[in-house]
Amino acid sequence: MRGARLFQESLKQSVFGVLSGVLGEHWIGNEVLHLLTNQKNYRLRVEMTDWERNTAWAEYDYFMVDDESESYRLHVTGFRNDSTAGDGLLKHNGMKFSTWDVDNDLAGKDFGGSCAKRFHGAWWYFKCYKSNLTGRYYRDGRITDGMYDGVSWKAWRPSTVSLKKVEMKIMPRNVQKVN
Ligand SMILES: [Ca+2]
Repeated sequence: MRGARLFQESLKQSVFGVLSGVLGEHWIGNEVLHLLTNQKNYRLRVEMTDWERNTAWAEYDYFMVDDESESYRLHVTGFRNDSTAGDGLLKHNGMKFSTWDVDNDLAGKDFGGSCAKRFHGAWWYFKCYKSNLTGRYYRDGRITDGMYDGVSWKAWRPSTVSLKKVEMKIMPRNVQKVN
């Protein structure tokens, strides 16, 4: 997921990479994500790579996104404890999606009131994030001092470091796991 391409998208157009192992580098909107994840029970797998080519993953047994009337609220449960990346989403569970122009986060005065603006992403922010996968894309992974606005999964790498590549993959729960 290339965060830099995403951070200024508005709510309805916010894009999201899923099923990338199947479809190649693909981006879909939150509306499509909602429709998809409401058809069946889906599992989520997040795969990430840093700039030293280390890889890690996190899996959740249940992943669903509400519709627009609920601001694409996130439902994610069933974190797999053996995930090598650690958990970066459970604290986002139940949060609505926020963008630079639609603020649904829990930040009042903190962070200027908008996590999306402060951290240059579009995400299910609370106050503010454990993961920021649509954050600003830094070519060498080194985030500008004090910004913490990169592509981040804090359980794996500190928010001073931006990840090189992140993919979010969803799969129906009745499909056999590969790994
Ligand atoms: Ca706010």
